[in-house]
Amino acid sequence: MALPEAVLAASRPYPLPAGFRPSYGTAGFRAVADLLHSTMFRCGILMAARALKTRQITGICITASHNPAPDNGVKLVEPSGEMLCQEWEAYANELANAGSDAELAAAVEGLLGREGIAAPGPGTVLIAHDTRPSGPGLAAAAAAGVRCLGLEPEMCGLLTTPQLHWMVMRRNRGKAAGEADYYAALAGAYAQLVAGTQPLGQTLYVDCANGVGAPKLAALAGQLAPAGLTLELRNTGDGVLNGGCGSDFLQKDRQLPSQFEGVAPGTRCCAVDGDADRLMYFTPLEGGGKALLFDGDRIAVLAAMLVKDLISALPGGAGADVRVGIIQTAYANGAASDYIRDNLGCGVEVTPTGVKYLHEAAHRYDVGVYFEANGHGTVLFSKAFLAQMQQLAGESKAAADLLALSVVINQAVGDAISGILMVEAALRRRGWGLPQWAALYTDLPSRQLKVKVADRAAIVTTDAETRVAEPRGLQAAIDAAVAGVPRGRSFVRPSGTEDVVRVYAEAESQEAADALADAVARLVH
Ligand code: NG1
Ligand code: ZN
Repeated sequence: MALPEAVLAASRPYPLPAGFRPSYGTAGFRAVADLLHSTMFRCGILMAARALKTRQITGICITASHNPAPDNGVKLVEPSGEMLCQEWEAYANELANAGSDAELAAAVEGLLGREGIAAPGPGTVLIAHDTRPSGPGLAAAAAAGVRCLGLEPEMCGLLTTPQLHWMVMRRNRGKAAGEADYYAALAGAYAQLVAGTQPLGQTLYVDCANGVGAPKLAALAGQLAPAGLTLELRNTGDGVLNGGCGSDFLQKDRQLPSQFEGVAPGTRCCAVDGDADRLMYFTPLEGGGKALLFDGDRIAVLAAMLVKDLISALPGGAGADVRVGIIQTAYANGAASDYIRDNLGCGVEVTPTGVKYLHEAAHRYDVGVYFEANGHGTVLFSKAFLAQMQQLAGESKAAADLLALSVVINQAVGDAISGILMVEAALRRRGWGLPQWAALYTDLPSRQLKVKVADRAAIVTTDAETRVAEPRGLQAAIDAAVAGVPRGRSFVRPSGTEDVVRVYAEAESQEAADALADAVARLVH
């Protein structure tokens, strides 16, 4: 059967819902789950085409991350394990928006023709999903799409987003890539990083957001205990996914997640999000109800300090011209940016929101540290740097430890499980608890608001989203609102995952940050 006919026949059960116009956003497609079957089917076709084009393995992860349980979405994985290359996002939009089976068949034919893809060929697509009840059905729709192009997908079931990215990366490198291999690699490298150091001596409480992180951390926990790390998991699935818990709730509300009421102030706690690719450390504050946050910016600082410590311990002049960079977005707290600039002696870059931009920038360094303030990020090591460390590893513990760090911290994508192990190792190697980490700098009070507008695309930003280009006059009005506010800073941008405009403000006091955010939100309405 000719390909377009296969598409025509197979797409009949997956019509595009009337009025639905999916758009590939900051991290793929997201919507209420019931709308997404056609989108998943078409993403199946797309990622099969990408596999055929590259003659490698690609991936599809069905998740809406930190968004509410009735939503779902999709993250698309390149053969490298990274996010789908930006040039193919246009194909994703084209296929997802084809109005009829015939239009879809024509769009697929066009894509195959332009990319010179002659199916069938080697390659396959790994498909996984998070704990949302809609996951298996949407995964089946994606699988049907993959089969249209003559490939047989591999159904991986329940995985965290970063686990799927890791598996795709490892499979294409011909390395052991099962779930057990993931746990063994992380636990083994963690044990090496902390060998000879004193355990932190306190259980780490983990808020699993009632998501896929819960079973996966439970599977890993037993392998961490011998190295002196004990996890106690909370919000493991007995409540609503991301409901009153998880890293996003914590970051936005700075309130203690559910099931942490009885945890003593000062206790080391952390929270992941619904697909376990974001990480936030926290501790309950005296007085009840509120949490002190250790956000992505602070995790990035700790990571950079660990990297710099290890590099400075390399033998000879090996560490002299290693280029270490930290990449942030405009959401990075001003106090963190000041601290990095004044104390860490490494490059700082600001990119637009979305890990695809941060990840790309991090690749330009020997060691590139990137975290969004919301806790999504990783540390990337260049191939040349890792090769140099391989050569030195026999004689230098620091080189061997840098290699171990590159195993602990997922090289494909931001990974909350990796992040936990990195933070724990970094604190333990310094003999630090949360107080020393908190004392590095004090966050400027900040406020984030969401504003519903008729057309969020009317706001066009520039300078890594820190300034508004359109509508004209809005930036001048924001500047006027910021003027005179001590340590004031504010910006607005349309969300790439929700139908809202986001407003961010920070200032010397919480009252001033709140007032500035309110004032800027009124300008956007
Ligand atoms: P949008 O909705 O484009 O702001 C949000 C996060 C991003 C990123 C994506 C993907 C903020 C302010 N924005 O994007 O950082 O994590 O979701 O999940 O946190
Ligand atoms: Zn997530």
